[in-house]
Amino acid sequence: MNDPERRWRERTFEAVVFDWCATGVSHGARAAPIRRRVAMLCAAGAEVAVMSDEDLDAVDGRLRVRPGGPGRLWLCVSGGLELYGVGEDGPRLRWRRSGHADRAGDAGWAGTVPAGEPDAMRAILACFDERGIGAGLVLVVGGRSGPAGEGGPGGAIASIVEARRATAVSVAPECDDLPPGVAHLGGGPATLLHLLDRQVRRRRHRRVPAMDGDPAWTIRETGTDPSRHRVTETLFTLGAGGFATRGSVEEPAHGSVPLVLAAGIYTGTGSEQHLLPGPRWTGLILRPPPREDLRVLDLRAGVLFREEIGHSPPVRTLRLACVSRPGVVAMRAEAGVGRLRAGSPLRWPPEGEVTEGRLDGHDWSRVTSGHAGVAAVAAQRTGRDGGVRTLERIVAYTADPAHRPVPRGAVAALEAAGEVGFDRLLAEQRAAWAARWEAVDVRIPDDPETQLAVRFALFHLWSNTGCGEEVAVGARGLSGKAYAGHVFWDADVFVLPALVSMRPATARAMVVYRLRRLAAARARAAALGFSGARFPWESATTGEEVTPARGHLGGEAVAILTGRMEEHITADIAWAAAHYARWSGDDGFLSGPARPLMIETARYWASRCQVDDAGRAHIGPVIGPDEYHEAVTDNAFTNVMARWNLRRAAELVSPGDEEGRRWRVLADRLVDGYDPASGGYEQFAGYFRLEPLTMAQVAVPPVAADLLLGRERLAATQIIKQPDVLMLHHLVPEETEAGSLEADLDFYGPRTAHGSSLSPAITACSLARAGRPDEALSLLRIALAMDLEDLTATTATGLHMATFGGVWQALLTGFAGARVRDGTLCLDPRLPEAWGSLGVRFRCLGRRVRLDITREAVEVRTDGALRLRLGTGEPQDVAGSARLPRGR
Ligand code: IFM
Repeated sequence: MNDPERRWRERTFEAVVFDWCATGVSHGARAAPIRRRVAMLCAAGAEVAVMSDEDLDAVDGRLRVRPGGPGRLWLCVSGGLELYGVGEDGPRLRWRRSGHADRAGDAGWAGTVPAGEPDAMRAILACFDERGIGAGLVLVVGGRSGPAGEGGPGGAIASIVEARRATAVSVAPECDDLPPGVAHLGGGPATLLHLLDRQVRRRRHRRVPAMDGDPAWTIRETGTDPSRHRVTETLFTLGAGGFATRGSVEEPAHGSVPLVLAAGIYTGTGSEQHLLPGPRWTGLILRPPPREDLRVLDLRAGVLFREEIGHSPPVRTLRLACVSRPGVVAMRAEAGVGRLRAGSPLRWPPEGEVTEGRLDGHDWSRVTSGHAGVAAVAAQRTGRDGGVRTLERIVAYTADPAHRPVPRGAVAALEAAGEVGFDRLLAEQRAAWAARWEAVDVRIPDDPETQLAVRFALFHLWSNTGCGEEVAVGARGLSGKAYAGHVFWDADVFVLPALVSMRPATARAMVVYRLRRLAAARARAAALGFSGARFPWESATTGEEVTPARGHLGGEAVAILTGRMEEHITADIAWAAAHYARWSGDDGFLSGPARPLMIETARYWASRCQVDDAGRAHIGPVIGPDEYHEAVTDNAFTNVMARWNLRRAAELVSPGDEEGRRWRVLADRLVDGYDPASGGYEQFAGYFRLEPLTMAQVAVPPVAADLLLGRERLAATQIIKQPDVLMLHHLVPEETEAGSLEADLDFYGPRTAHGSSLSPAITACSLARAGRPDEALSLLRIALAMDLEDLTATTATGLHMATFGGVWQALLTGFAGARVRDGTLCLDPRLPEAWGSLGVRFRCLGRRVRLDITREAVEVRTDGALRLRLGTGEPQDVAGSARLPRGR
């Protein structure tokens, strides 16, 4: 079988477009055969579109299909002038072509396309797109004889760029002069029925669906390099509803670390607390296993596809974590008969107490440790399609942080998913992801690589965070064991500001995670002799400090002081609560549920500051974000964040309140390290007197400078690990002196090793804000490569969630220049030379917002009234859309 033939024979298409004339119904053929197949495909979740020169009554009157979904039927009639969606209650007009004739388009093939069709085809593809179906999953069947230029869907498809990845065939008895890429099958209506039968049959036999290789949406890995193996399985983690599965291959593989993790489900005590792995569900017996394969993460659809290279029939698998059914995961697999065995659907994780059994005809397995546990219930079935063995597995997870989860709790979800069936689950999945991308996305036409990498970051921000009333986001999400799933400031200051623009309810739940651990933070402050609440640097189940006391650096045991000294986390958490409220427009949040957190954190700082004889307030010894310098005094970031915390809490008490008055006075007295001589901030007391070493004298960043120079030597220099002073420009610019951002960028930039994955994205954001978008783009690219290129050689143990959060902040707050002030969305875009335009979609102030930014203007679209301000212009109310010209 040659390649084009394999394309249409060996693929499951998610959408089919066919020419009405190919059915022969207008020339006397019976409509019942085509009706039956269209209805079956729609019921299985496929989209079907019919194109015809005849009018609606003529086509619909004979086809008479009333699909109940999930796949939809589209009738594009009157030569492409009108498009109707057909549901159970009949056709509804979706689109009508406006005025003037189309041109043949830009495909460069001879002939004139009849007027309506390219527009109509675009409209059809846009309908498919709404359901997450890209052109690569569309089969187009033309039926007209004569030169291709005589039109029909085959002609239309060849004439528009969007459709080039579709598979196009012609069933016309004769067809000369076909456009390139359109295969001639001939055979008329019988061939069309045969093609549709194949699609129905592939679904009935549970064949592995195809994936769309759209380069704008897919991350691909090929090859056999075992050292890349573990990185790939981290990158290909799939998650939804608070459960995630690493993208390990199905068979046992050298070095592979397959894991299923559930958000907030920890085991162990003290600093040993870590995420408890649940039963594994992706294992298969493949003999022999594939030697080489292509693996594709499809970000648009939220599926992971695998296809063996160099073997026929190849091993193929496709898996997904259902976005609309929390805890449900599903997989199909196929291989030549004799190579594939299902084995047990649930495999034991590496630790915990495992129990298993059968319930209502399903296998179940549960892992518990202490009170917490993760349970799964599974169903699987095998089949055969000629020489191909197929397997379908659906699993439902449930988890509980405080009780042993009951497997029965997942049976209903499993059975509901089983009833819907894999094909419809996949259709649901595509639609759910399409809805996400419709609301939150990035468009950079001049920089497709950056666009893809930003989408990858958004994908994992969605996939590696939980859902529910409280959400604990570990530094590596749910994608690996590093940092044991502990929650750092990464969650509050890096991930939350991204999520509030993507899924505000999750950002709120992240604050709730902290609120519910306020009692533990109070106890910690009291134990240390302070008032209020002090949050832990690393947090897990209980909210107690879980930072380990010792670790390793380059094989050497070292003391870890961050749990004792990295105190800024307390103000960071208060900032996160306020940021959530401001960005989402949840006005009552700070004065309501989050008030105790704001007040107690301020009380902590009030008792923590030491006022000297001159009346100046100090905080020390602490560690700032730059962890290369420990036990410092008056770290500018810590002090300014504490000042902000005191002032913000004072706004929440009544004006005459004595405690509030004391907070304000203390805030004014806090030393902030501003140095009028240089116009910037000194990172901590005495920093300017350290050896003025810069990275140009050491190594090219990003680099772990502590490994290179040794901790002691490094501490005596001005080299820093990550933005420290810059973080206060990023979080609380209103607390900084005018003009200091530029001075601090110039001073600290050359001294930053970017030894933390958190570093490049926030630097990019600050550079863009400072009007240096080209430098910002270089830093953004480093941040984007952090995991995709495993820049720090740590991706094998998990994704860097703070980097992803920082990347989205760099796009939104940096390049688009979006900030919320007093209920107004303020924009101040900065485009690098390499980008002619930037499109961002996000949520803000309860609205969905789209910005299309060029050097000339900002086009804004919202789904409701929004107060907006561009640059230093006047605020204006926008509802619907507006074009805001930019000054030069
Ligand atoms: O929170 C970070 C810290 O800023 C640098 N070291 C790693 C931690 C977890 O990502």
